[in-house]
Amino acid sequence: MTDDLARRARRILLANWRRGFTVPAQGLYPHQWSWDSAFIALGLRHLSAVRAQRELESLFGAQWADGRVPQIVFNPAVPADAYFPGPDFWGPGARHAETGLVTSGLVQPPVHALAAWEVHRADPVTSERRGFLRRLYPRLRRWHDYLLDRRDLGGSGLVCVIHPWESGLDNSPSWDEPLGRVLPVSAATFVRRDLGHTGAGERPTDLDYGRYVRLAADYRDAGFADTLGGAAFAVEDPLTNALLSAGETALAAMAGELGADPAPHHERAAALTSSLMDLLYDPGEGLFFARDAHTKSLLRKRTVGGLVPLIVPGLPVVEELLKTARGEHFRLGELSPIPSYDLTAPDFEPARYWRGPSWFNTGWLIWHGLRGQRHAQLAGRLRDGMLDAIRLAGFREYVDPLSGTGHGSDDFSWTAAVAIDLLEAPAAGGRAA
Ligand code: 2M8
Repeated sequence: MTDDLARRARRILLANWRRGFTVPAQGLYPHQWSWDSAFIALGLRHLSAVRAQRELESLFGAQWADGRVPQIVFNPAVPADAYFPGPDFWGPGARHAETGLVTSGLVQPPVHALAAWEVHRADPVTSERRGFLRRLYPRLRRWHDYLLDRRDLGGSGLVCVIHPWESGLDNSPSWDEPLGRVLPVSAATFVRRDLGHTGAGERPTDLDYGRYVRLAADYRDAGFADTLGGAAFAVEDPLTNALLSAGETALAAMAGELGADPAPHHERAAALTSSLMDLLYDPGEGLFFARDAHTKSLLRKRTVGGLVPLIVPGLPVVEELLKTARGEHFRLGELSPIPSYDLTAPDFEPARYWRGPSWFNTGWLIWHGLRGQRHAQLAGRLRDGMLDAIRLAGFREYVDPLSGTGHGSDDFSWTAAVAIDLLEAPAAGGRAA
């Protein structure tokens, strides 16, 4: 890994490290975020096995008694008002009994089992010496149990996200319809810290924020109880459920390694995949859509989340999904990184957060899926395209898929981590990294 890009990426991860975990970006995101840490660990494993393991261990150190792994673990060394909503918002109900750390009560997509397995495989000797897998495996199981037992709000076999922040694709157009039914809190009652770091045109609107705050406050005030009646927003999301299915396959591999029974994990993976196919796949479109758990109707917006099931081993519709991905809506293989939203949609916005720009974590998921599905050439093209995009724009949070212009935060940790991982992987057509 001699590339200058690798050196710059490594420097970013070092600068964003905070004694046991990595912040997504200085300024805008000064705490530990759940799915960010999983992507960051995937990059860190090439620099230091111990550091990659600690990244995941520190996150799971904040796991709740009910098994949930929180969206954010607040860094006590940072002022409480550095990020909104901060530790004061979440309050005593979200204080971890053993560590005293305050966390958010929400969750994020379950990419952790996949990351933990790759981190272990990068250096099995260090992993064994530190008891990494042995300690993390039961925690990962409890995390998945929480999702499957407590978050199947619609009783369909699929997990619901109950807040756009839980989807990771915060202001995705998929959420517009169900979010529209949520009464917004007045923007005059809170102070958005994000706008002090990034332009308003690159972030969610005040109206969206008012609704986010309402949903989070209602969940907190209900004692973080998970019921369909209590969740004004409840959506079965293909990205979350595909990651959970792929994560169960990773848990099966871990179980095999640890002398435990892998069969229950394979069964769960198969059940999730069949529910995904039955309930969220639209054969006419060749794409997965999210489903509103209240109305039981599909939210027909073409987003990158609908392609993420490519990471599910044995998915029966890989070719159909690839046809859609390569078509006019996403132009995979032609444009560098893959856009977060349908390029042809009238409300496509190339610079606003999850409403159009390309992100490198979802790009990584698609790339990883393509490799697993034995589409090495297309995977190689996506890899080269993502690296070119980073060379052009720098390690930005997201980029305009058409012009390549960078947006959001700079020196963004998962962009750096993904770059390191891609540089370590074999290139398309044998091109050297
Ligand atoms: C963004 O979300 C946070 C809330 O979680 C925010 O906008 O303040 C999203 O891009 C999310 O996917 C990501 O994990 C987080 C930190 O990078 O930022």
